[in-house]
Amino acid sequence: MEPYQDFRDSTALLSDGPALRARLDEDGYLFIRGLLPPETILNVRTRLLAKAAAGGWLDTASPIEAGIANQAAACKDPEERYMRVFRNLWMDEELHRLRIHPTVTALFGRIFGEPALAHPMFVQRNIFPQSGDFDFTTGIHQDRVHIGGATSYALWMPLGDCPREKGALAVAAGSHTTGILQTKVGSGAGGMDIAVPIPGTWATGAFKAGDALIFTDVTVHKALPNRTREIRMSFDARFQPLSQPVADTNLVPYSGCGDWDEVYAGWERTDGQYYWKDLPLSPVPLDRSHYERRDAQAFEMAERGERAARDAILRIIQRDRSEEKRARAALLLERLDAGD
Ligand SMILES: O=C(O)CCC(=O)C(=O)O
Repeated sequence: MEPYQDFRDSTALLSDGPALRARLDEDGYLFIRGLLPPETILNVRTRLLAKAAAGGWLDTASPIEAGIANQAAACKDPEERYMRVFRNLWMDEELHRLRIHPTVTALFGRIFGEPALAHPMFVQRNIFPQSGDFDFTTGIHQDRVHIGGATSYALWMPLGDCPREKGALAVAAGSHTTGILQTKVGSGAGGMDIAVPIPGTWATGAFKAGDALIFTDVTVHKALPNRTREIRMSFDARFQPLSQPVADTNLVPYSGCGDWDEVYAGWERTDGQYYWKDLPLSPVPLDRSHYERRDAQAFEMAERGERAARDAILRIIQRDRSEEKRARAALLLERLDAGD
């Protein structure tokens, strides 16, 4: 196994903006214990587990709160059978309220030295246990190519306790000083992996409900494999100084989850809805050049029958704006799957 250092614990710096900033500049990440009350996190976990159970993701022989996966239903984003269940989880109103919890926005305000924008778009992840023939683990990547805009910072929190073996996140400490690294098609976020030796030193740790990991958009990171029987649930949200440009893709709901009116339709309360609409934002288009390079490479690989291109091909089918590209990708997916 690769050697992992324990995270450096920055909890003691929590109220000191300049010290948090200095630690982020040095390590590229902050690990903070007990940022949110465990009961707030566990309440969201309970809500999402009920929805996961209704969608058939959980083992019916175990109590729902144990979160044991029904391995026969194992799937991952952006497959349609994943999205069918996931939409209901992502739209959950208490989940949405976590990233705009006053403790969280105040923390980022202290780090930035100015008001923070919590991106309306965020990710909620459900990682099924690793199985013999399929790996659900998030590969090594940086976020900048996906998030765009000016510099942003991620907040990663598991929805419940997350020991290392349940697929905790790991960061390459110090990897944020070398800019955007070259990528290749793979199974990492957005169907891309880093193609060069990883700078820095890997660090990880065991999370308790309420613990938080914060990292910059060029800090290299990955998940550890989920070797338990449970689905690993987490969310990751992005924050930036309010005065800086934000890519327009961060202002829309998660792909495949409808528009904001649809997201909010089932909510019981209106607080937390459209909170960014009255803010003085400077939206800019996402720099798509990284995706265009990925897609050209994925098409070439898929033409050669290389299954490593499958994740990127799926993303083109689900998310590309060009009908021509989507049609070409759909054809290649059929051929890839026929070769199974
Ligand atoms: O939760 C995971 O598996 C990956 C999270 C991640 O890559 C991120 O927060 O950017």
